[in-house]
Amino acid sequence: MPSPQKFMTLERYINEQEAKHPGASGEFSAILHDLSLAAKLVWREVSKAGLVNILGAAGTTNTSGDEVKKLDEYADETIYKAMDHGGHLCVMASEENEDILQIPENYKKGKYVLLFDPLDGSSNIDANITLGSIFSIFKRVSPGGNGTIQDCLQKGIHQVAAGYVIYGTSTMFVYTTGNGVHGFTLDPTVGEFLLSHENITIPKKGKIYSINEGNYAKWDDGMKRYIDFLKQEDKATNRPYSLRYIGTMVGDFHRTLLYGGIFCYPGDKKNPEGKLRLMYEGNPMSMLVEHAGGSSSTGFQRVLEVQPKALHQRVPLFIGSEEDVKLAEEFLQGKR
Ligand code: P6P
Repeated sequence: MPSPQKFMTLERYINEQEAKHPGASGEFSAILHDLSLAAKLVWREVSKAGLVNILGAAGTTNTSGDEVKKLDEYADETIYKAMDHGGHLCVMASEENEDILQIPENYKKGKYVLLFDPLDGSSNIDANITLGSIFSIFKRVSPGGNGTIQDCLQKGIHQVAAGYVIYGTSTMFVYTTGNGVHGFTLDPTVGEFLLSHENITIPKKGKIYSINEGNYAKWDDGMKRYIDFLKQEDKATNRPYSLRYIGTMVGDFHRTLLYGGIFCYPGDKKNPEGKLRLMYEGNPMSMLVEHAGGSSSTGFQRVLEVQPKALHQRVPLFIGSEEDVKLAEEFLQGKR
């Protein structure tokens, strides 16, 4: 892990970025501060996941009589409770909840909207594999009071911030507000996220493709030809690619962001829209990759241009290095 370029905490970085925008109200910074607290609270439980059997399996009560929650439920409640009283949000939405989440009656409603996947990859918990939390922030479009579904169903191009927390060999907070993509690594000994990856830039082309090849039989012809092409031996264009697949989107995306290449979750005959969710997986990762110099496509259009129709709608995703995404689109559109 790169050592911190300068001892800059996430909090100080956010404040310094805010200071560069004299008109800033500080609301935005407060939201990011609250999200970093939520990240530490989730990290504290995720880092003990392997001890659940000792501390009590989810759905039971632990030695002090407290109910032991499933980690994804815990993460969902923790993020909601960390964010519901700051007065900066008018509504939230979570992968874990069918409907939008209102701000409690007695709390001030703000001008921002938060959508989040509280614990991405939770099926990997028992195998001690990388997990993540993903967030997407919009400005409200409704006039005031409680936020609405319309505040949530905005095109990804209107996001004002996006990011994720990756609970891996180390825990990182990676975000963008449109001025570059920056990564902060948690130093658990002091409980601070320290700047470790300033201005992350994705290579224009990579050598890694990331996809669940178990779905090969279900793909359409263009998708199969694309993956077959990447696996051909071709010295001239530096092929074959290597296949890497963690099965947690945050982990596969983070590696793609740093090393280059492409992460794909295509649609197929059975699920034409694929598996990943637009509002709190596709959109935030697409904002991040574009601000790091990469691309994100459904195979036919820019993900950030997709007009959402439902909170949990899925989206086919081809995300990563600009040249790799372009090549995938050429195969999917029958141009190769
Ligand atoms: P599959 C995790 O369950 C998840 O939602 C994403 O994090 C991940 O990229 C994808 O599903 C993995 O899906 O079908 O390959 O197991």
